Amino acid sequence: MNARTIRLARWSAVVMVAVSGLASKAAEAGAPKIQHNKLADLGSEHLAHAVFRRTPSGGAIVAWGERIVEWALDQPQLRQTVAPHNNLHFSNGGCALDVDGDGTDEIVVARGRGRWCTDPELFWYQEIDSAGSWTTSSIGQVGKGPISPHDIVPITVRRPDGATARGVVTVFDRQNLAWYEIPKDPRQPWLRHNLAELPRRSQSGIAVSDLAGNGRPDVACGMFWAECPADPVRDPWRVRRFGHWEEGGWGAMTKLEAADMDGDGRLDLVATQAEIPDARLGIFSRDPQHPEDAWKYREVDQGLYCPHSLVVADLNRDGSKDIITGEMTAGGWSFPLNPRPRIIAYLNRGEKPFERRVLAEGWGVHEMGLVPPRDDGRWILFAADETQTQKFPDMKTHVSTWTITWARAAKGGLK
Ligand SMILES: [Ca+2]
Ligand SMILES: [Ca+2]
Ligand SMILES: [Ca+2]
Ligand SMILES: [Ca+2]
Repeated sequence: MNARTIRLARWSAVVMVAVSGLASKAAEAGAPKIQHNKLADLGSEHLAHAVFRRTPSGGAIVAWGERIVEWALDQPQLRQTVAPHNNLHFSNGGCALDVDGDGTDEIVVARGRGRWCTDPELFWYQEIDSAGSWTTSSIGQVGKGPISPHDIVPITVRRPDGATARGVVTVFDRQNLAWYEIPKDPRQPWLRHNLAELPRRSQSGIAVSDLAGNGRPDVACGMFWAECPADPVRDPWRVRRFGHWEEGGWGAMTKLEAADMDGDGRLDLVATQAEIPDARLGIFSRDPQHPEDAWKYREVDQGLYCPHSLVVADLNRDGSKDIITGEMTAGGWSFPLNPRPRIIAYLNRGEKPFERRVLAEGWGVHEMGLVPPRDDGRWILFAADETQTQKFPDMKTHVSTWTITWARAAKGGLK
């Protein structure tokens, strides 16, 4: 930079501060009400992930680490559903899925040796009566070594004969994609279909959605996407790159959500760099004129710390999808602690920059989730922080909800 560009940069920074000050005053009228509720202090107990599960009483927040616990939404007392056993730990990846189709969700998750869930085996767990009895069924071994599934996401595919197959798709060893199909008797081992070995290591974050626009569910993971073929069991899944985040070999460990962010009727991929400081949040869109090229990229934010949480929803109900991300207190790698982890919302204003709003500060979150939309218009976010006691012995696990009431904005947020 020469002296003139430095002066210009300083001037534009002053203007930016002034403009953003005006903008924040103008937006204050639409400020959300946020109520933080701490569900539990769990000390040094490790929780890897929390999800929402549909239950006979309406729903529960479920979390796992060394055991599985849950809090019913209508009566949020901690209930242990699966006890700890022999230093086995549950994987980061896991999901709620209605395996048997009765309207109540079961939990699909892997379990393996020690904190890194070595030699993982996939299981599903089912609540069988209101007294709190649960059954365990093995889905199958994933493989040997520290290859724990980082993500496990439901998938439904249609076969050429019209039959539907349901199951979960997973990435293990942050490179290999496989899906497990629920057999006729779901208590028998599930059928494993290997989708792809991704061209690079260190890929994570999965979104299952119709990215090619042909009605079939494609699988995005890290910086790649595998296109679902006409016969999802017999035909090969074609793998292509959609983005080029690589930072230090760690930039492709993402969180991903598929949603139509620009209102053109095609699904885009919202992504965060989940595992690094100075991380980005952005939107990748496939260009229908150049479908084989790298996807277009729009940066939404940068300078985030391990934003290992990503939620997409129309928060202000104006018809356009908004984004919430959350930062961790400590990433799982060789990074310093984050003194002020934040939960941040980004309101979609079409071609104008997203409107950024810090919803909470001081609570780290990991794999934060959102309770399905409610009739009363309130949003309920929930999360536990992931402790890294091997590096920071004093870290403590908290489980929280944040209830957010966002005034309805006028329709047409994308105009
Ligand atoms: Ca069920
Ligand atoms: Ca597709
Ligand atoms: Ca779109
Ligand atoms: Ca919106």
